[in-house]
Amino acid sequence: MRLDRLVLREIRLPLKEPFRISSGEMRDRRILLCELTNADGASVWSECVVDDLPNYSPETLDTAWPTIVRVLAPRLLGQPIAAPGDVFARLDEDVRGHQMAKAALEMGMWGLAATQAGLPLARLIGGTRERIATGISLGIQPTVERLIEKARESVAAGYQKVKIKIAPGKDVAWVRAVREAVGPDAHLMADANNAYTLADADHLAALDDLNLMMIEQPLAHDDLVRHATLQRRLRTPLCLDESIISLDRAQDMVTLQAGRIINIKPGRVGGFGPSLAIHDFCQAERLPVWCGGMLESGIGRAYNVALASLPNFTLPGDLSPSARYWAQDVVTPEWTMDAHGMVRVPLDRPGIGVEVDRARIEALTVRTEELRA
Ligand code: OSB
Ligand code: MG
Repeated sequence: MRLDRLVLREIRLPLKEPFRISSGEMRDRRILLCELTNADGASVWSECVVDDLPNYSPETLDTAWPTIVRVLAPRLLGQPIAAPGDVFARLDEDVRGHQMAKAALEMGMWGLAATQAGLPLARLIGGTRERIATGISLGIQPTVERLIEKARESVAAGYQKVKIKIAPGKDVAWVRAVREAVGPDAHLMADANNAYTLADADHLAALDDLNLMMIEQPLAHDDLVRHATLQRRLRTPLCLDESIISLDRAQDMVTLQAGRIINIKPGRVGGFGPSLAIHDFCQAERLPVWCGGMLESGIGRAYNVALASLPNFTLPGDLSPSARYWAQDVVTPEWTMDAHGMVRVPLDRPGIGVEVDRARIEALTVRTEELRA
């Protein structure tokens, strides 16, 4: 493969409703898209999962853009690349951090390889599932009544897991109220996005009675040691999200027993190469993984769906259908979910499996930059 052209684009895509987590709120998403074209003219789109503010990871759209232009893209443009599995090492050498910027190009190269080979992306990476079990991530609601209503609707819509965003003051009592409303068998979990400290351990231990599948990232984004202390206090498995930015951190989690489940977001770890390595490592360690989401457009979602088709993605992913986020997505067909909470992997189409609606993207674009070999 040889990347000949890269176009960066910023689009604005308003969420149907604001999404609030303990560390911030997202409304009108600023989305960074890349269009990659190789020497044979094959092209594909990819998405950089940064947002406007550094409240989830240190990266933002305004750090990723120049990092891609000045640092990362020159390492690929015009250079022969034997296989997409080689791309991450090339982008990562002597470049600290910037995982989401790396991932946008790295995943695009996997997408390009699949397109060029006429293979569905899921097949190229060794995916085995035809359908992905899907969960919903419910943002922090203004009232507990509204949260209960949303959780009920989600279970009725078929979602196989309901993730409740929690923060101090909107946690144990709220999750208990949802548990009582949806019954003992519904698959529930909580995600704190770093809202707590070890001083809250006794309070969080009250969640142990609510039969949650897991509690996601209660403590600081970069703190494995205290998560290990907390895990010793809880029966409920901890799942790490923000903390797992590489295979090394996944290995550290296991060594320290800082958690028992990993939410893999390919953007957070630098792309598909590191995602595959973490997947394989967790499988060998008998730890389940699932695919997290970053409120992606239909383009980023295509990559997540392909990744989640790997065998050790045994828990439902945050892969809601397009209509949950957007009045209109940027791909056709839009992503849908059936009444059993399953999203179909597009195994009948090569590449990322959806058509990108270029006219719609043009209409949403606020800036572009084109780079050539
Ligand atoms: O912590 O998983 C998270 C969205 C933005 C930032 C962080 C998170 C999330 C979600 C959304 O939970 C999941 C989705 O894309 O539906
Ligand atoms: Mg999370």
